[in-house]
Amino acid sequence: MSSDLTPAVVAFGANLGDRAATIQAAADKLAATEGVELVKLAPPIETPALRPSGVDREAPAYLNTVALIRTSLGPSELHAVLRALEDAHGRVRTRRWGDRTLDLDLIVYGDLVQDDPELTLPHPRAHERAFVLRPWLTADPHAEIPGRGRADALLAELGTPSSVAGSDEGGAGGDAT
Ligand code: PH2
Ligand code: MG
Ligand code: MG
Repeated sequence: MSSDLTPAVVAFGANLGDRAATIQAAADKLAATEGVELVKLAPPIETPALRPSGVDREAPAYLNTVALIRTSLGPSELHAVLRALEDAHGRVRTRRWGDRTLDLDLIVYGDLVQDDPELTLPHPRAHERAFVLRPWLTADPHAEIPGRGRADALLAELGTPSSVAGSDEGGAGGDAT
């Protein structure tokens, strides 16, 4: 591929259905998308569902992972591709942070920082979500969030798994999408 590709990071989450199969199928479709090159898909980790009120251990657990990609698509085009993939996997948009077959979030797009209400970049809550930072660091130990800093330092700031969002517990933050 040519060199005019922008590195980007996509977070995957699923807590309904065959989570692993859904994530793999979505990753395959993303990799097959014109203008998208899949660089790496981290191994999924299981995480308890985070609700607006905190961790909900009664809810089905999530599988979360992160894909590193390179793309010739613009941020809005890429965002539209991700939404279409969510819809193709039966995503129903009901309650905020409700259970979902597939959630695809654009975490970073190059070093772009934008406050556009349609698409805030970097993802406004990625820095406080261990279920994003952990798999991202597995795929890229040097990961950084523009304007926020190194992902390993951000993860360390979240503290112990018993008090914050993470591979084993939830915490502050989240989004409806
Ligand atoms: N995504 C949410 C809300 N809660 N909880 C976990 N464990 N993993 C997620 O990906 C997640 C969540 C909204 O995007
Ligand atoms: Mg989302
Ligand atoms: Mg999300």
